[in-house]
Amino acid sequence: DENSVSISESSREIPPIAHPTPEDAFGVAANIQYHAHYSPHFSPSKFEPEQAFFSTAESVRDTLIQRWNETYAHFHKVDPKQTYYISMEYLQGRALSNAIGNLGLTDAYAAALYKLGHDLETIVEQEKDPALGNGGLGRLASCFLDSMATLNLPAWGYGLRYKYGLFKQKITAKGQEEYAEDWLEKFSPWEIVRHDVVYPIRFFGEVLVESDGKRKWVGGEQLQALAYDIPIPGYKTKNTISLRIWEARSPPQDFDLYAFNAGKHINAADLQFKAQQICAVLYPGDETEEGKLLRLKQQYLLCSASLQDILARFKERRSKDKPFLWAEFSKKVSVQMNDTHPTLAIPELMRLLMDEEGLGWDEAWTITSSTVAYTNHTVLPEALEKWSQAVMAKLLPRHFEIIAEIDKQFHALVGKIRPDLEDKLSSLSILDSSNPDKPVVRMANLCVISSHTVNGVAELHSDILKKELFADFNSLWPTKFQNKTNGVTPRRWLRFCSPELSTIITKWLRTDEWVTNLDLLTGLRQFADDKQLQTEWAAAKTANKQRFAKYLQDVTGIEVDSNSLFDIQIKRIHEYKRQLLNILSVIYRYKKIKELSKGEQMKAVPRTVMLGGKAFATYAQAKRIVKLVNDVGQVVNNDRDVSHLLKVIFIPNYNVTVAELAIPASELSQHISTAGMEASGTSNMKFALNGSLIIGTLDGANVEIREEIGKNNFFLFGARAEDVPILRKQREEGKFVPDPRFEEVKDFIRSGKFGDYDYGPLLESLEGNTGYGRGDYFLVGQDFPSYLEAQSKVDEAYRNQAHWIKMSILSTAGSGKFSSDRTILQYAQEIWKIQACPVP
Ligand code: B1N
Repeated sequence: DENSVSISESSREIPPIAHPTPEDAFGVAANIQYHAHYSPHFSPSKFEPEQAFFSTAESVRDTLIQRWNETYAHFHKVDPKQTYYISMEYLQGRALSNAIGNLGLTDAYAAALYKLGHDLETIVEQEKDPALGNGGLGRLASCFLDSMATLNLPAWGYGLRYKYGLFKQKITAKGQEEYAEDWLEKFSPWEIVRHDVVYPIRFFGEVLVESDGKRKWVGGEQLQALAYDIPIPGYKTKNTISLRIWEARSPPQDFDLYAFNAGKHINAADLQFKAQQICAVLYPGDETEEGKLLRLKQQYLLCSASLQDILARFKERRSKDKPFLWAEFSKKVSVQMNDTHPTLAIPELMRLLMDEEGLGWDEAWTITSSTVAYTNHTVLPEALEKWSQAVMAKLLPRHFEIIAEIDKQFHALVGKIRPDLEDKLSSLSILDSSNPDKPVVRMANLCVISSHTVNGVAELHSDILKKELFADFNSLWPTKFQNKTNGVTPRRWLRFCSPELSTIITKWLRTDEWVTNLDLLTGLRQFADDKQLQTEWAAAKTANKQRFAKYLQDVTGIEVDSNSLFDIQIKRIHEYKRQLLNILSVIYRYKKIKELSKGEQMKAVPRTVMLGGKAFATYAQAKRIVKLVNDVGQVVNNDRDVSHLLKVIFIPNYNVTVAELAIPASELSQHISTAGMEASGTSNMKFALNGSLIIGTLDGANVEIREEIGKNNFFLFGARAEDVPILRKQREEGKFVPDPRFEEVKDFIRSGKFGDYDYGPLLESLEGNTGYGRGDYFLVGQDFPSYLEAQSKVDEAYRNQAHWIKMSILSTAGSGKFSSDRTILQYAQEIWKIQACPVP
């Protein structure tokens, strides 16, 4: 197949060249200079920080490409079973310091840049943060790639190359405003365009039945998917894997030369323009789905291109002397679907095997269902993807047929082996035609039925999947369901984002092996009472606080007291995450501080409360919350009676880079979702790892974090997941009695104290016993009193600094479980059945 030739298996090898390689500071400097001269993207007379960044990145890229080629060749030779992680989102963050850190070349690069008149930190800050994802789900995918590479696993990521990533957030007097984020404005030095890796993609058209009964999808629109590879280096290993992202384009013949020659210059490029729009933007929804045709096109492009590529590689690795058997496919390939967004991988694999490779249904089904696995990331009903059957049948007629057949066979299976479940079929089936006006395809059911394994992302979440969302499926296939508690990479989220704390940890543990064996952090427990460690620990935290305070001053103009308690809540803005609970309690705190005498004020604990996160552009309630936080900040920060004891700061444009500054500086972080609603959370793990204490509910991974670090080191409050439905019911029955402090705070907002913006709809959501957007569905009023109590305990604990620092050390010491290395090893052993394949 001419589309799938890659450099490594070309019969003519590229001759080696002599050119400076980055091994030491001298080699690095020469290599950077080489790129400044010979890969000029700017006037060669300039060597400002921006030019220096691109030359430095290109120099790092030389090493990455070499290792990435060696890794590809090694996998090709050994031919191990390989996993392909398919995700619509990746939140990679900046790559430069991570890459040189993983290569062990940080000092060499710092020294080389110094020789060239620059400092590494300034150069690192030139890089744009590619935001090809929304929140936790996308960042998880990126942490997973780091762990796959570090663990030497034969695994690759597939994604889409959106031109515009998640919008840039600006805060004005009106609240949040969204601006396009063009991460490719000045090109990305990390991607390698693969003009030799191109696949055809079809939309619309029809299904032809040939004389032998074979079905073929023809006609419609045809475009192409073009591959870009981003090398992902492992930490202290040669292995460098690939994140392959696809871009849509139209075939060159689509440029209408006749139209152009006739003077219709713009029309001539119509088809090309249309194709480019498919990957133009990342859908900015987090946990809500936009039922847009364009989104379905994106999903199909990702699945089709990735599977064509996977099939091509499977064949490629079986050369003439190793003839291939399709029956071996699932022994060589595993596919992980990151939520339901890449569900079309299922009917696409079926189609390729049957229509392109000539297999029969049964064989294709056996292969497909033993290859794909599905991770669920949410139980929120509005986030469970459903596509209109009519839209699906029109855009992807062959896939719709295949989906309908899978559904039919599922019905037959249930009738045969579990007739007792037949009355449940209406909720278990893939096609839901119960609403005749809008029949839909339930993507989650398609995933569960077709996957060999389904997993949740924290113990509590996986239990909810088994007992509630997928209870009947679980009774049908009890061994299909697993838990894989999320994790985060200790490289980016401790070693590189907090070098101060890392140095201390390495010193006390007498080894830096914790970076790849995070359980070793428990070794810090024995020193938690040691005054020397506590002093060093406090100094590192203070340095991180000062660094973040400086950043905040730069971006908001607000001066922050580095001696105050740094209290941070950063995540997408959503009612279930309850940023509203946080800000209501801040308002209460403000009122109470104002009532204190001067003497009493002396005893109060000064706090800086920071909130950050993006609201989906059309999520009105979330945008009101952003506005309220900013309005409260305006009043509190300018009130001279309280501003020395309380500041409220909205951190604008929260992204991976901001997280890397905020998390190491945090002393208290808030993970306060309504119990049962946050599948896992992953920033909670990053905060705990960085010695930030958690105030939180028994939700998602909080439950396991609290178990690991000890319940005395966790500020717990709020209703339990199993009580949430009972409490909602009681409220419906009019049995809820609100706390007077809760009423006081709402009245204070209504009084106009925070400006004349209409907070009516936001406050309304907390009133009444039931109704859409009413009835306090997220139990803010219910949990308010226990939240205030937990907050008082925080103040109390912070007064005893030695004890606080001890808790902080114990928090880090207990975070070992939450390494994505542990998570990925469990996926590798228990779902993917793959083994390490280290490059010698
Ligand atoms: O996935 C994270 C979890 O830690 C979070 O708790 C969970 O909220 C998050 C539709 C989503 N679930 N669902 C999404 C993202 C984009 C989209 O278009 C849904 N994100 C999560 C990692 O497991």
